[in-house]
Amino acid sequence: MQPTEGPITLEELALAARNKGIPLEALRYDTTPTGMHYLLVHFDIPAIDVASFRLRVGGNVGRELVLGLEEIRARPSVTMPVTLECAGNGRAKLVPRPISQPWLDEAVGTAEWTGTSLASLLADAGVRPDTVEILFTGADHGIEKGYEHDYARSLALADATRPEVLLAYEMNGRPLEPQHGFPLRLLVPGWYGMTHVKWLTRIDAITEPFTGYQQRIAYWYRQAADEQGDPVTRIRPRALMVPPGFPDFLTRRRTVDRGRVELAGRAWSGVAPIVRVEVSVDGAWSDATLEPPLGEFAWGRWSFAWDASMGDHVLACRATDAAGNRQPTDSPWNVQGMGNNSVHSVAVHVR
Ligand SMILES: Nc1nc2c(c(=O)[nH]1)N[C@H]1C(S)=C(S)[C@@H](COP(=O)(O)O)O[C@H]1N2
Ligand SMILES: [Mo]
Repeated sequence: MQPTEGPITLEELALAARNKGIPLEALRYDTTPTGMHYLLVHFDIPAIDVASFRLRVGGNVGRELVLGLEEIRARPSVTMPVTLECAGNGRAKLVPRPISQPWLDEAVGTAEWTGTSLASLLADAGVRPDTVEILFTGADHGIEKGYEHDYARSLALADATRPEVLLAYEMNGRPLEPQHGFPLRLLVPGWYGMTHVKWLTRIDAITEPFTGYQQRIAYWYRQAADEQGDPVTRIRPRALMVPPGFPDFLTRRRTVDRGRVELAGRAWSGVAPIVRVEVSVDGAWSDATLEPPLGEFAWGRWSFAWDASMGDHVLACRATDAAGNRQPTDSPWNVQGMGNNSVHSVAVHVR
């Protein structure tokens, strides 16, 4: 990907018009209403006929499985809140800007997902012991950087068989919407969005690491285009703020009345639990109050009482997780614009 500076291109705008972020005021809800959840679709949303839909589980297994949606729904089910975030969140704030979906801070959402254990399905298929990865293939197809492929990603066997990994068929108590993967998607709590393969049609046990486009080329932290770098895996810590007051239509600049203002937002990490959220007013950091997270793999609410004085201010928030990862002020640049969890700041005018 060739990084660039300067204005957003029409191609980036076309991507931004298809894919969308959470309206930041929707950070008020514990669970993001489905229509406000962020959305990222690489190619076209496939139209899948549920009557003829089959999930095939094969490759290096003792017994191939071919399952319809009703057979999957008949298996034991789990419902849990999971925060999903796109690995490209924050990309458009990097300088020079890597060209792809130009996210600012808003590629996140938390839904109640219902599905069935992948580990149990793999056990039924009898994954052979020399399996190294499980490969997940979606029904969508397209070209990226000249490579034509079905969207597909793999996971190491140990990651794929963790108990929280689900084949999900409901979001917020309803069948998946077409854009979120109807009728079936993978859910890998704690991992960045690209892992959660939508429109899932094939699961294969494989004996060599998968080298497809979305695995080997996309989703790496690279300082230079010709190095392999480090793979993008779990979600880095981040806190976001419900923008206080009211916005200007075009600039989104906020106006707030002076006095006590309750600032609030959400914080999450896929690496370790969030242990601290801080708020900065014009560069001075103080601790916010942190509520318990919605679930082991979902965000938690934070709040902070601000005594707003007249004038222009810059507010910011940052999270720290139990592994000692704290959001940076400026994230190190990388070629694909991955994992930019630099702090969220909001300019406000207090009157
Ligand atoms: N089959 C398929 N799965 C996919 C994608 C895709 O384009 N095709 N996009 C991925 C990416 S990059 C993200 S961030 C999440 C977004 O999930 P959502 O749109 O349900 O929020 O889906 C992932 N799963
Ligand atoms: Mo993504």
